[in-house]
Amino acid sequence: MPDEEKSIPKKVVPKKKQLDPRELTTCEATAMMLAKARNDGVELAFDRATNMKACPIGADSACCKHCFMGPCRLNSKDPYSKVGVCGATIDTIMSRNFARAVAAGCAAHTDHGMAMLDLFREVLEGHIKDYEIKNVQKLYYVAQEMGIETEDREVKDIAMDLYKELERTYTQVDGEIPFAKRVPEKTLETWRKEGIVPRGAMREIMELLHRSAIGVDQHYANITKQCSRVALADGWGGSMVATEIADILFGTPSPIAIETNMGVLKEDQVNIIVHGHEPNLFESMVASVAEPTLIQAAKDAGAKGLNLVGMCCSGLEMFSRHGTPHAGNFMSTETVLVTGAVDAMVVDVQCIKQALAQVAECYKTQLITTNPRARIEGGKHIEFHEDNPKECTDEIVIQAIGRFKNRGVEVEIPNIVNTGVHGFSHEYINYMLGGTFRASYTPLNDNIINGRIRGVAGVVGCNNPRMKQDYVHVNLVKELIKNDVLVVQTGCSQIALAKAGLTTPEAAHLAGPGLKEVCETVGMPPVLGLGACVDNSRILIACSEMVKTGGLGESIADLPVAGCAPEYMSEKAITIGQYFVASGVFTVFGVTFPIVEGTKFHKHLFEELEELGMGKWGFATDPFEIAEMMIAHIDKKRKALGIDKARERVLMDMSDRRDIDAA
Ligand code: BF8
Repeated sequence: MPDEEKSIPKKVVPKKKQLDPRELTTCEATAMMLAKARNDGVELAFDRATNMKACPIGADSACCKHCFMGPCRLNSKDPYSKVGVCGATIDTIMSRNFARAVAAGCAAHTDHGMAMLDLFREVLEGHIKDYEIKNVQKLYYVAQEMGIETEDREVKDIAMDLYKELERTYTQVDGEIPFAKRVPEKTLETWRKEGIVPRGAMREIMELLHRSAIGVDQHYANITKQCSRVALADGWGGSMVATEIADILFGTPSPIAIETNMGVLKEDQVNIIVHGHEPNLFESMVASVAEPTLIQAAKDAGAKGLNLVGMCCSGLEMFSRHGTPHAGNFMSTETVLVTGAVDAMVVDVQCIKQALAQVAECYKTQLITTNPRARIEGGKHIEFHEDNPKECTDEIVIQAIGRFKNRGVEVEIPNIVNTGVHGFSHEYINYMLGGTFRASYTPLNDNIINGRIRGVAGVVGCNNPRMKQDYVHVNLVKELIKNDVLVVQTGCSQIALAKAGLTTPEAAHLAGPGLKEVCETVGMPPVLGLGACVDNSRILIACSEMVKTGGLGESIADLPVAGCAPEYMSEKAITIGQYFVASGVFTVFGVTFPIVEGTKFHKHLFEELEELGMGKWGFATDPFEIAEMMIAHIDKKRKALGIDKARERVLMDMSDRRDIDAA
């Protein structure tokens, strides 16, 4: 290939500060590609974050722009010294801002869930033929839970009744959402007492946007109630429907060994990355890359084949269901393009950085948008329609083959692949610990009661370029398992741990003696990957099962469990945090928290919600401090349950700590 064809169009980074890649990420492949991007003169989010200080007033949520008498800026250092033009206090302003984030996050998940439900209905009505119900057993299970008669009835009739029932999750104007039936009675009682059982998500989001507008709800505690109601409409509503319908249509995941990291790209194949959140597109991509005529077209172009790879959340769903390899998490979506090996990056909705268009242009990658809700300037749009899905996905493959033929850039793929076991579900936990013939949560509860497992932690969420990528996820999880805390994961956090090699059964040797014994007996990893961010609903169901199984209290708030999103960046994470808190879980966030300490609203979220029978928020940025907070909470709950026994926390010695800090 002539040299001029291999040159990268320079997007020269003006004289700006650049940090060493090793200070920005613990992901080796990302560090290598970050260094390459620097050589190629390509700017990435890591560089922009280094050079753009976060707005200090916004970071503290001390500004209000909900009307045009402002924007009003308050002083977070002296929060009660001023009020906005309308008289809004710091507590009102912060709770309104928080409310808008919760509404946006809930809207994202519920819009996704409703799209899944639309697909389900269209399949049932016969308008869509390329998808079908793959998991009839799960359909029966969910239908029965919802009180739908299943005996001697056609599958289609049961499914249509289930559709009608679940549609209420979104559209119902009064009454409780369908999956409220899954909530432990005492937790539900707390919600009823507080008036936060969700009606339909549309109604709840509408009311929250209304209440957080100028001159409406001006009491932080009352605004928080509606935040909880909206958040619960996500966790026990939109997200849960998205998960359950995806399982019914595409199959419930079960454990499978899967390859992760950038080494899953193949220089001699046509590489197609799907990056986004809705599994429909990805399912059709799986069908297109198996199409013999397209495989032949790839071979005719000189490729050995078609290599389909996932990134971020829909990638997590696909690798759990199909074993599709996964290239990385949120802070690797730009760097993966720097390999030059990506022939097409196909995106749908959520967490798609706009800068991907520019980076893709630098490396002559096709950036293809597919969803009518989400276009990007500079991207090519090939719209995806479920009634003719392969029209879009076949065309994507053709475009990718075209780019393979004329790559025109050097290809450099980090030779790093991590194999781990993923695809756990709340159903599978039954079988894994209970065995095929006595599937139940009893063995999990028993192991918690007898102290082998100290408690369960959900470690989930994003990367954020204001933190060293994956550092907090990995070190937090290592510290938790070392202290016999079983970790369940979703989202980009799950990929961080997969890259760190902790999703293998062999990682049991890093666990404390009790957890290690359980893992070795069952042959499971100490870190269980449950899937995408909407699959946090699986964690809620697992919590509910633990309560209903008995021995660990009467409500989710009684369980020795804790949650954390240590590197979050998305509004969706705030919503997830709030639904875990409202469900009864102590939830710690890292990076930053958009609330001023020492204010009434801060006290409400970080202390008072727990006094009302829910969970509470926590905040810390250091992984070891976070672990300490979570373990202390788990021990507090063990003590309240009367199952505490003397156990010393295994402390990391200084040499361990130095090794980690040097990593
Ligand atoms: O929903 S973990 S960066 S990819 S928001 Fe986004 Fe965060 Fe990743 Fe999926 Ni979830």
